Amino acid sequence: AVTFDRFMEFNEIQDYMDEVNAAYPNLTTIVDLETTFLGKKIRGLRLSNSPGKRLVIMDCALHAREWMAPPVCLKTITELLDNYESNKELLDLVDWLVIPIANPDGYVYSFSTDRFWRKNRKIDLSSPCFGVDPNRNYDFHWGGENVSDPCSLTYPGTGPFSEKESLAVGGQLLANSGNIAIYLAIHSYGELILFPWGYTTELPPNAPELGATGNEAAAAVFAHRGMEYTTGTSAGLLYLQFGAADDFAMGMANVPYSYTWELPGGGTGGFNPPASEIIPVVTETWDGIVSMVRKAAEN
Ligand code: 0X9
Ligand code: ZN
Repeated sequence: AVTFDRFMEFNEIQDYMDEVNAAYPNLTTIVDLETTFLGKKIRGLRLSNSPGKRLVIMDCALHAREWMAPPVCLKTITELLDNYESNKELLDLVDWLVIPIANPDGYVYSFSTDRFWRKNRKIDLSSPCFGVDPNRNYDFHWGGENVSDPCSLTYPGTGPFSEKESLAVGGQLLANSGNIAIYLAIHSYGELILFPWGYTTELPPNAPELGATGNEAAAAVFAHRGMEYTTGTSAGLLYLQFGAADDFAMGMANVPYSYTWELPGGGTGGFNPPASEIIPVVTETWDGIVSMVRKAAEN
């Protein structure tokens, strides 16, 4: 079963996906994406109530330590299935591909050994350090920073799509190119709604729509308990970043609405919010996601 009272472990989430798939065979399909360096399956759950619709792609925990993200993916699944009657409209509008744990190796390691692990667990024998940042490994303006520093927290790997975690989601973005209404990368932390680009400070042609839709989602979130998000481009609000998922979705897979959510932080360094925050965060975030998906599906 799913719980929002604590952070669920990788195996529990895999089991929950099987449970859901058994309980709702007509609405769900398990999609095996890639197998990681350590042999774990990266899985998506596809939710659909009829054929012929565009797709929402959402992934969570591409960065291992960002534990608030999987609950948001799980909330999406429970809302769409357990509250099917009241949320049917959302499955009439679009299909959903939800990937609750995009980086299983890193996620498991963040439970077993190092709570603040970010990257995957790829071993490079020529380096003293483990792991590639999968959100620097996408095949769109790859490289640029830390290419020769495997010890960096944002090491982009030996080449574009060298990592299964980026390939898993990137492959789905490409395979469904032209047919994706919106891509949502769920991260933490910072209370930010980010849109492309990250690789340049130039704006994409639809930046006004991306900004307006982001602001509307932020207002839906704010209505709950006053959690204040800022909407803007990654390069504008953060710093230049190369080879990230949201840029790839828009730049290579022609996804018109592409966002990275930085959920609220908490605890040590912002990456360790207490479990008591899960329910408030997923509740407010779900409303923001619904607002975005409705807007994207209209266009
Ligand atoms: O740096 C990242 O990958 C994301 N922030 S995090 O703290 N979760 O690591 C932001 C990615 C935003 N998108 C782009 N830079 N394109
Ligand atoms: Zn992240």
